[in-house]
Amino acid sequence: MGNLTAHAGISSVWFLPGPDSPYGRRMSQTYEFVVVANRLPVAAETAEDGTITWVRSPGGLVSALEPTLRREPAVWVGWSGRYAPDPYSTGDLGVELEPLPDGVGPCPLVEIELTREEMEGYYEGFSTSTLWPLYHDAIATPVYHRHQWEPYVAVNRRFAEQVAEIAAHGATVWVHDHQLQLVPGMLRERRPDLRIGFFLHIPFPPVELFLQLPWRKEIVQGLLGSDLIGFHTPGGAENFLAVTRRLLDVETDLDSVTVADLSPAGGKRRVGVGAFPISIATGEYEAIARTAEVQDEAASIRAKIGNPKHVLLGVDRLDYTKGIDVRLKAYVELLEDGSIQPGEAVFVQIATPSRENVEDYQKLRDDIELMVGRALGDHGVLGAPPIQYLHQPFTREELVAFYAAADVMLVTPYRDGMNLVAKEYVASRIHDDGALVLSEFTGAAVELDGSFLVNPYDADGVKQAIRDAMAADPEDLRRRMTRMRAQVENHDVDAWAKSFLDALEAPQ
Ligand code: GDG
Repeated sequence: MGNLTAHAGISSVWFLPGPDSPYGRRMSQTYEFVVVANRLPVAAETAEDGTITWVRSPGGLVSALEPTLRREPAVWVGWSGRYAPDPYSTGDLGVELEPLPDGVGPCPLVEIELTREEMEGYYEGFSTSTLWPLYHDAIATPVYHRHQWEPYVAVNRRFAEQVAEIAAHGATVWVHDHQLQLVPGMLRERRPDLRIGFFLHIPFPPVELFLQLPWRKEIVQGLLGSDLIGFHTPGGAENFLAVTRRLLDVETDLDSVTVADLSPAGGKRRVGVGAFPISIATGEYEAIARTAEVQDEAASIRAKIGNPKHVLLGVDRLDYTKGIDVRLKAYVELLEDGSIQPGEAVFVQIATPSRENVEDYQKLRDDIELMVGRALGDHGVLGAPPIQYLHQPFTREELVAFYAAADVMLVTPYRDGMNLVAKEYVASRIHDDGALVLSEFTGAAVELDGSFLVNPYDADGVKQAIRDAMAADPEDLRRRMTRMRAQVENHDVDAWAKSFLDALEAPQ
């Protein structure tokens, strides 16, 4: 591993393809463009017999960055989904992870090795049990544990050290999401020559909530190591600027913060702050939806559930922010009050398994499954259940077939940075039909003018929006869907990445 083993705790697995590969690199090679995220774009799936298969990582980040990676040569730094052996707990010194196999992933990959214990503190602990609920309006109660903050700092430092090692002089580094908010500051200390961008994929909370965080100053200072900090919405950027004004003695204006430059040059440094709403690979979703296979599969899905008049659909990671309970409750009440007649509608909820080691997520699964079970018991009809619940992952083509099969898409989060599912539904509606019921508290609501907007806390409002969506005149739906489709066609993920990277490269 050459000079890399000199850094305790960092073990990098290089992508070592054949001589003709555009991704080939030597150990000493450095990169002009470095993507840094908690997860690599591929993930290890370990079978019971210990064999590992490499699959595409789930979630929006990989889909969001793939088009950019195809255009710009890059390296991706992150965790692989497998645990590093922990010599302290196993007593097994000298055991090393096998290198990542050649050719997995859309670009060269550098693995940050993390032990089970480190992931518990840094990811399941501080990132998922403190930052995630706090940044989503404290829907679940955030916990503030010092023993989880410490591994968060240590793991962020390890990422920063690794990036400092492989970034070329003056390289562009793009750091992603709440798990890595200290990386920009730690990286700037080591490498003031770099151009550092940070993008937050989840909401940034209002001042009153953020101030609960015992390490609030450290987080803000970490982020301010960036040259540009991006949020999904203007509201997120405003919240960040307000927090910065409140906590630090720095100048802010509408789209920047001016901080002291800690490099030898000294003076001041401008940190750009702005809204860069993420999107999807719209053309790819449309192309998939246009295939005969997907249209046939959509018809087959409808047939399998009894060809009801209305198919309603929810697609989410099983997460308490997504408001799966909101739409279930509304749907059940519509069955109860006779707004939906027996056999008239089927609600299909796809809930992709997520964060299954975290207690809040285990409880959520129990709660949702209790609600589904009860609703089926109370309102089930032999051979024609009004709800279909699928706690399993699907391929992208299968998901598009569900989108194509659904008359009404229900997206009802209590809070969501953007929500790509809403945009994917719109992109998949190639016949300009279908209705989108969308929570006001998603980033997507800022853009998708044409949806049936709901306040997820207003149960009657949600019920009414579902009634309106089911009863809407087809011409009204066509006008709404056409507007929304134009939006996602004109603002796809490529445009998102380009606008962020252009702003990052622009002279400050
Ligand atoms: C975070 C923020 C922000 C879901 N199930 C399957 C599957 N998915 C895909 C969807 C979509 C993605 O996962 C989920 O993206 P969302 O945006 O809806 O939600 P988060 O995962 O919470 O994403 C969010 C996003 O980051 C990007 O910045 O929009 O606000 O919370 O693409 O299609 N994909 C496949 N099988 C599944 O079963 N293939």
